[in-house]
Amino acid sequence: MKDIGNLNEILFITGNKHKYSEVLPIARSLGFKTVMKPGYKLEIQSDSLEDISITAAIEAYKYLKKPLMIEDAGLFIDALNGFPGPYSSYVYKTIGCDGILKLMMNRTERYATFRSVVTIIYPPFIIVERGECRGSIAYEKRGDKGFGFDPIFIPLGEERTFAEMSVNKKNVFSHRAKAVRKALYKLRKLLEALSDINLNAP
Ligand code: ITT
Repeated sequence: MKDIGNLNEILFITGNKHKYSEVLPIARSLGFKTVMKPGYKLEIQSDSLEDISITAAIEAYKYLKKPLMIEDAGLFIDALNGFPGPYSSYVYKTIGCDGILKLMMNRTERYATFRSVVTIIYPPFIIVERGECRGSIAYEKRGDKGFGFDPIFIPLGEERTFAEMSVNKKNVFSHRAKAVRKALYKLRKLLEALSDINLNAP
């Protein structure tokens, strides 16, 4: 990996320490130092994770004026026409995993997708990347790791729920890991190009 010197620090705007612990090893492996920054994620109401993620990043940047990354995610359940989707945070706080299991009672169609949209603002660059993880809704809660809907989500090809996996194992499958990896990889390439240009400037 080329040296990008002190260009590698980036704030991760989230109040969720589990998200941070998932992002940390990915960022480290790509040569970035991430610092968790709670309290700056303004969430608009929208049907689109992209809108929520991009708007939140712009608003946070207006205050902080430092390179930052923000992520918005949701669980889209096929049999419920994509519910709770962009409203996952509210639905988790109100009816939780038990409420979703009730809505899914007697349903044999159990497919669902976790989606994530990451926005990085690192002037002059703005990067938006998406990640998805296809899987199914379990019949009961299993595991005590992770957060949110992890105890009821089984990624395709696995038997364990996300809540039964280590962070590293969840990162093999997860929507967030895919989006973060793509976004930080792209940023790294752009920063390398930028330092090449600066080094070779007359
Ligand atoms: P920040 O907004 O502070 O980043 P949050 O937990 O509110 O943290 P989101 O709005 O992106 O994050 O996520 C919406 C909800 O979707 C979240 O509260 C969980 O209930 C659920 N969710 C998202 N990603 C998840 C994951 O990897 N595992 C389990 N549940 C997840």
